[in-house]
Amino acid sequence: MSLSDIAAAVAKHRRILITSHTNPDGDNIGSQLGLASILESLGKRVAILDQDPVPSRYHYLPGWERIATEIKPQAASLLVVVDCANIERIGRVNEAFTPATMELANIDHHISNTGFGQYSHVDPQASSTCELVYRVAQQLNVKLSAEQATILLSGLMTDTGGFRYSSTSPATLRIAAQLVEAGAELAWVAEQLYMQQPANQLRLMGELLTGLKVEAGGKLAWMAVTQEQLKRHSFNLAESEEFVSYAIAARDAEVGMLFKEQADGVIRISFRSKGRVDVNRLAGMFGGGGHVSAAGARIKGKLEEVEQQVIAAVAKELVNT
Ligand SMILES: [Mn+2]
Repeated sequence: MSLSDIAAAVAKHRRILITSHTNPDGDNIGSQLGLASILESLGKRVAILDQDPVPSRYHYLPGWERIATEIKPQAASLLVVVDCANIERIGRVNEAFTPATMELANIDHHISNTGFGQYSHVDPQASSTCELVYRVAQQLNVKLSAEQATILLSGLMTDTGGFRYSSTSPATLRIAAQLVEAGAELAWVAEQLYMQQPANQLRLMGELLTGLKVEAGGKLAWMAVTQEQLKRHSFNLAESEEFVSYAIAARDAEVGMLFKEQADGVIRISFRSKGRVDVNRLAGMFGGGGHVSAAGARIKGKLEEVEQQVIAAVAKELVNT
């Protein structure tokens, strides 16, 4: 359905709950905070409920503290799920979703989105869900404040890797320009994202870079982070969203990967591409998904075994292309 239909459907409701996927990232946090603030400027009562807390690297975003993580019944007649390919990925927030009393809306840019919900707008051409939230604001005739513009610009920047990924379209850059005109501080956001890293994070990164490996004649570059390393550096895995960008930074690498060993025996895998290899398809081989240039998957098992299996399969794909 069109964005104006979604905007009209959302506008009918007075009490609205917003959520997104587990393991939050910059676009999901930005689109939730941005949409909440935009709807509030129309007089709506809005709450945000997520399964997982906001990583500290996003604590510069105004209003991040309002994202609740205590799963309890909600007085809302509409649940808006943003930046989330399927309803399962909202995790335990499903316990607060009551289909008998709540409608469901889905606003997203994942190509793998299942189209769930009574109201669904999925645009895989959009760089980020923040780009779509910007368009919702336009549909609702909301003039963005400097704070709202900063929040949305932050999501645009994180999902495009600072306007570097092939998902950065002329429309993305026009929206970015309009956000800066509305008062968003691009240099300040860039500093918060890329030049405020804690020393323990940089030291851990040094270790991961020392362990960088290449396969498929250099087309695949990958790293792994273990529970032991996380403990030794007192580092929270939820803060590692940007690490994989160092793997794809390798010369000749078409795919960069990061294996993350979780405490629960699941290995999370992040995929990045320079745009010529579709990592949504590669992640799909392991039950995951995402976008052409950025995707993820999760596999239960021992780190070394998962690494071996996944690297062999991906290297084979790359040798054949
Ligand atoms: Mn996104």
